[in-house]
Amino acid sequence: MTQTVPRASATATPADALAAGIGFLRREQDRAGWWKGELATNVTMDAEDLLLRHFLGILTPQAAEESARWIRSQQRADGTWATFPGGPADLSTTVEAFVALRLAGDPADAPWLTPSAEFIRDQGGIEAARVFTRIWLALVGQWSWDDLPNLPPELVFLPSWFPLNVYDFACWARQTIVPLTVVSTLRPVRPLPFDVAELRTGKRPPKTRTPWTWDGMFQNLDTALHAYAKLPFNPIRKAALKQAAEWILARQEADGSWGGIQPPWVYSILALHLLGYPLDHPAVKAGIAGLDGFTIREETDQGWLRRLEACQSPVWDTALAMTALLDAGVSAGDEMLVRATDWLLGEEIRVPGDWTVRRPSLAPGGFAFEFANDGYPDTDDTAEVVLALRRMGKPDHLRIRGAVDRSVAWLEGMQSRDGGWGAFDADNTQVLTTKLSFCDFGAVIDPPSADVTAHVVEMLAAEGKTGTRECRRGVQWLLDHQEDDGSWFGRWGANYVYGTGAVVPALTAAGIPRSSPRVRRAVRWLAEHQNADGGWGEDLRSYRDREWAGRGDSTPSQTAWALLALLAAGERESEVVTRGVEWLCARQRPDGGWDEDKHTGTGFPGDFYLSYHLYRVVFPLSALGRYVRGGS
Ligand code: R19
Repeated sequence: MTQTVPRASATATPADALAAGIGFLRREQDRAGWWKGELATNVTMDAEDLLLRHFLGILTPQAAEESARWIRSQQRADGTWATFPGGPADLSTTVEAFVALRLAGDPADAPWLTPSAEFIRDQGGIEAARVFTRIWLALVGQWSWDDLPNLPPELVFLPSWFPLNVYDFACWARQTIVPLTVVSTLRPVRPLPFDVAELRTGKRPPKTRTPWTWDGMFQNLDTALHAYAKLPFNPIRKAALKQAAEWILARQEADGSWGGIQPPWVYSILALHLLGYPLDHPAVKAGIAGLDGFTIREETDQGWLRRLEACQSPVWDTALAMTALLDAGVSAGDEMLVRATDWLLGEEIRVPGDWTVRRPSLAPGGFAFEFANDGYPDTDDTAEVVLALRRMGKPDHLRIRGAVDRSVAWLEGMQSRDGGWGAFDADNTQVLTTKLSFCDFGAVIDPPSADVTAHVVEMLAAEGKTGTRECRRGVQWLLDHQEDDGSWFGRWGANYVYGTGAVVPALTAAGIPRSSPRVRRAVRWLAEHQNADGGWGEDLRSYRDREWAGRGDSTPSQTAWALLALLAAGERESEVVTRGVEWLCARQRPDGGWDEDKHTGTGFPGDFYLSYHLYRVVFPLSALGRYVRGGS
């Protein structure tokens, strides 16, 4: 970023920007007390939604047409699809989008589809697509089940100490794998009314037979499992399928979902259906109906668009919005905040979940990300909710204290052995799982990360617990994981700007002096990565290519993260901060919001990204609020 761009003249003072931003959030709050921004991801969600409905025989022409319109609207100029706006063409995403559009009635020789097919063939065809994509193609008869990794349902029998048992997988992978063991055992096919031969190259990616590597051993195991699956009568398998069904049924949430996220949800519906549960069985019916609550319809000039959210973030958004409003100077007695508090208190989780497998004696507590995900509270949400709730006194001080104290105890108990925190489980670090050929997409373990650990440490410090063993070990974990250049990696937000924006406020809250070399190096890294326009941005390519670390077009959320770190480091009076604040003020919309056309949230580094639509408002409000009011 060597080019100097004339600085945009600030149109509003930071105080004006705060007032407008507060007004924006006031209008955005639901009457029930929560905030929820759209969670945008990519068109694989929509393509898979159409394939699921085709498979179950419930696809309506209207849904097909509206989803197809959305999928077409997301196509890149070269006829392909990416996993994030502005990103490079992605093979698996393009395959799924192509098949979905064909299913919705687009002809194979449509001018917008021929370049897609050409790209797919160029990249090695369906043969080179990820496992999930080939599973969808197998379900509709366009790929052989023989050519997919074998997932035996007997996995559910493995005790939690045995290698590769389901509790060694991250909860999202665990909840996906169990139903997929059922689906891939039963190998159903509901053919499409067309063929996608034009997407095949006929070339298999080469199988390397290297018996003394994990790859080679797992390949041999896979061959053996395929043979085992062919045994004619197999009572163990029958019992395993039954156990898998029970495992799945026990984990359905109040809104009909599984885990509040798309993959486990759709595969659980499929698994139950294939095991003989009819579409009108209460569990299957609730599962399908629940998907409607995650479906967004929007009217445009071209007609209605329909898209599916991978997940919903009301608890996360509400906690962050409350903190933003409090930082911006809204009084804790304001009705909007009291209503939010009341709603959050009702979201507290008081029942055990899968996390008890690794922490059997820990009492329940904490919060999940979604409206309904009682089995999977996470440490990140719990920390952010406590940081918001602890600043509130109304509607009921004792209720707030009760929830905060249970959350703190739960978080202390969820610390991993190495002193850090993972998002959903403690000690979910078994790297052997990542070697399975099934696992070619996304993360399949949930080890501690800097951003989550920072949020927990910041919360423990706010609660006056800096002297505790848990907090001290958390601080040490953060110090041990600082990158050589002074930044921290961002696991659930993009990327080093997010990590650094989380860790610096945590360390200073926990008593690390602002003058310490650690904090100074982080400040220097942020200053060096400020764009000429005064903002910060980081391209998602930074997850694959370190050259992009801290580099990219400025965005509101990333600019705010950098400012939060700099303010916590005591840089309020610096030119770097002033210019960042000016960038935010100059770009605020008249309605008090900001525009952000990039994904700045991370689902899986390298593979899956999210755009949280409220990030562009809540983080700038916190940063501007702390700037104006002198807090950190
Ligand atoms: C902070 C709060 N976070 C800790 C929670 C963030 C939740 C993000 C929503 C995640 O939604 C998902 C989850 C999983 C998948 C998968 C998937 C990938 C690999 C396997 Br194996 C199984 C599933 C695909 O899309 C997803 C979306 C910010």
